[in-house]
Amino acid sequence: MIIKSAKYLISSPDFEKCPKPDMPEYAFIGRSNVGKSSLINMLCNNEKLAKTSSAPGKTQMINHFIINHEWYLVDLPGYGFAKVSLSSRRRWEQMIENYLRKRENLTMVFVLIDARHTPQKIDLEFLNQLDKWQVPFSLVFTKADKETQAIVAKNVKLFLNTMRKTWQFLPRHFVTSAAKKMGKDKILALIGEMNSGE
Ligand SMILES: Nc1nc2c(ncn2[C@@H]2O[C@H](COP(=O)(O)OP(=O)(O)OP(=O)(O)O)[C@@H](O)[C@H]2O)c(=O)[nH]1
Ligand SMILES: [Mg+2]
Repeated sequence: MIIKSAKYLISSPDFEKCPKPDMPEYAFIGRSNVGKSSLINMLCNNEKLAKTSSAPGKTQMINHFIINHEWYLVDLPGYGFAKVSLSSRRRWEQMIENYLRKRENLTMVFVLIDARHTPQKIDLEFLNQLDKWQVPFSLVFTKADKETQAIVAKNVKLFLNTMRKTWQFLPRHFVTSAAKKMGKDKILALIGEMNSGE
């Protein structure tokens, strides 16, 4: 899969206002600050496409980008941001749940996990939700450049082993670094395969 064009399309406050579901769609989700927007920029080779920030809570809406005029990438707000009121957290949860359960062209969700940490309850619980809603997902371990390869490998293994205790099948997973542009080709290859119905 080669990205020839990547353009920002629209930011939607809820599922109802998203663009017409007429093309395959891939969404990126995960904890606040895990690197969702940075990963989208890395995949598209454009540092300025999705807005990133060192302060968590940057992305607030459902952001659509149109790629090669034939599929969508979606940047979502992060979960688990502590400095947010209960009412805005509820609003966020409702927005995301509606989007994930009702968006009919949603082909795959990429759930981002910080490769620097051992398995976090909040991520494992989010995966259980996706399972309950029957949303297909892959895992993307991020910020691999911030730790040694050995630590990253250990954390990835721990995460998958933790999943193994309750999951019958393990999802596909990718190890990435937006800073080092690592993991891009494999993710784009999967999207290419899915777009062509393989
Ligand atoms: N070293 C390193 N830093 C990264 C990487 N990916 C993201 N970052 C940094 O992590 C911070 C958060 O990145 P974002 O892409 O804005 O994270 P996000 O998940 O979109 O955050 P929210 O929109 O707030 O939920 C920024 O300072 C990025 O530069 C990476 O692979 N390596
Ligand atoms: Mg973001």
